[in-house]
Amino acid sequence: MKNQEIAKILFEISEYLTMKDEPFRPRAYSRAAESVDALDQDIEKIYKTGGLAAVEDVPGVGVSIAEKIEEYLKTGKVAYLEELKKKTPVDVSGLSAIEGLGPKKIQKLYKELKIRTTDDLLKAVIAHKVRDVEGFGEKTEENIFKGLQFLKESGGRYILGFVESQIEEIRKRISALKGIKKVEIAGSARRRKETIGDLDILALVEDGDDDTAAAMDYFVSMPEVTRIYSRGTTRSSVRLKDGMDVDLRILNRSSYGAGLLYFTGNKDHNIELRKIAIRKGLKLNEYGLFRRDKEREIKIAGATEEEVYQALGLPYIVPEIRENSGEIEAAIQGNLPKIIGYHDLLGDLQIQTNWTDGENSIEEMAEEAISMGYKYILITDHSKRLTVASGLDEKRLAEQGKEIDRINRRLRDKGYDFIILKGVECDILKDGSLDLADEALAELDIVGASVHSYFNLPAADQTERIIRAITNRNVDILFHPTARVINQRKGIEVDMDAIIKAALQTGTTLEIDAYPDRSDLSDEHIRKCVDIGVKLSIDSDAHLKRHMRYIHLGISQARRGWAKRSDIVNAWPVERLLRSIKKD
Ligand code: DGT
Ligand code: CA
Ligand code: CA
Ligand code: ZN
Repeated sequence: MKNQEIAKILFEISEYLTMKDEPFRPRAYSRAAESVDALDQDIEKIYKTGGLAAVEDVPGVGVSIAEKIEEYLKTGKVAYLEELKKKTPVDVSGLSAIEGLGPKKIQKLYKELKIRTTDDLLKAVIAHKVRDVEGFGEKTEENIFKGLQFLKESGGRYILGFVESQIEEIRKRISALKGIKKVEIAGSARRRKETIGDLDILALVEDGDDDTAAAMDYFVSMPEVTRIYSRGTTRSSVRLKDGMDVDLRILNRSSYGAGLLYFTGNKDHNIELRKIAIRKGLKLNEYGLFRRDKEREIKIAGATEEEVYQALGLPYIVPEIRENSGEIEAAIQGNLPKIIGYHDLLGDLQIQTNWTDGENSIEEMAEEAISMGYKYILITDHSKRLTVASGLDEKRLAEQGKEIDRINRRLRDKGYDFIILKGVECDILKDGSLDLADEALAELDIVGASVHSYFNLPAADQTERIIRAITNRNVDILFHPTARVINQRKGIEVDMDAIIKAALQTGTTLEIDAYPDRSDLSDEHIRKCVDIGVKLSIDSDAHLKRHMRYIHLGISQARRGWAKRSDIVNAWPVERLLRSIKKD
């Protein structure tokens, strides 16, 4: 469907016209954009079956706009927009991605300061020139700076774990609206990608219930909405104050599954499914799976995803692996793995406490773990090199061990089937040696090692450094192996294949760190580990109680990497964990 592309172009024309101070035409174009965006049918199909006249019948689309749509469908371009861009050589769509900048303000900046691009804008903001432009001021300049920073760091993508509670809050409110039977999140958020570009929400209404006005009214006027792109009866689209774009689509029960499948994506997975449908003489789209019977199309599946997959001759494929990276072939051959479930973990192997830079005591973290149904946790406070985190030296580590013994006795007396294991997050020094003496490490149940320094070594040195560290017989787990922090720091440059191989040879476990901006290992690396049999752990890296609840993001990541329960060491009972993780 090209509806959204075309709406964007019409919208862009409207923005350029607004900048030129045209009186009426900007509104005509933005109205047409909204209308095309909210359209149920494919505009291309409308054009192909009914020609220009049919396009003109779309509400808000007059003859001259219809011609531009036709031109775009035929050539992929609109000359009028190119002309406007030439006359006002300003990157309007780039600049208007910054919170608080609309066409009028962009025009001002162009007139007064010759700002054409986001780069120009950044320079002007840093030189404090923007605050002196009429209608801007110091506060606006500051906000523009923040917006520029966000765009630069994230490419406009949001870290799933940090927006998840906000998403759930919106989902709940829409669920409560009249006539809405069910609301689910689709798109990349449902596939549990670590970052999402925009949010896709689907709502179910009963067949024949077309009174969706109240739900749409609510959606476009939610308190967090700052801009309405479109408002229709089945689809509306808004921007939230934090900059995130959200689409809401309302689907009937009989086509809900096909819609959920389509809008979950990813696009390549959809395309492959459509090919399978075609091979079977069927047609798959967001409304259902259809068989052509003479002149009529008969829907053979659509209410649930399961029935669509089934009618295509496939088993159900979980959203986390719908990336067209082999899952469809595996499904056809009956080789889909049984991946780890969201309730399969028995413990957490990376937890910091108030002995170093954590907020809570060992006991508080243990209580939280017990309330989550865990059987064990590994306490992994930092080692001495991390002075900012008041890292432990050998002596304090031994003291902590005694404290853990005391708490374990207390928990046992209270009747809990739960044990706190002794560990550490030991820094890997520049040359790959460890921050704590081997004798001290040997006393612990499980040792994790991490890179927290020298992130910029050349790849060969960095790889050698890490392999040296995990070759140490005391090191059981390599924590957050690439040390990336999403939107802040790229991972270290290493030969990951070599590290995975060394992990296999040395019997080292690699960690999937669940903390939202780490998500480290990536799905791709996890899959390599799974393929060759490298053990993995899924840990929260918690520095306070609440962080332990981020663990499901690590499980998502493991699922995206096709990991099974048997691949994950902390899905094993404690005896097996301790037996298998040690290098003996
Ligand atoms: P994002 O938002 O960049 O994190 O990624 P997605 O996957 O959420 O992508 P989005 O929001 O553009 O679209 C949501 C889903 O809708 C996408 O995963 C698959 C489906 N979809 C969107 N456009 C197309 C298309 O042109 N063809 C097909 N087959 N599916 C599409
Ligand atoms: Ca999306
Ligand atoms: Ca979307
Ligand atoms: Zn760490």
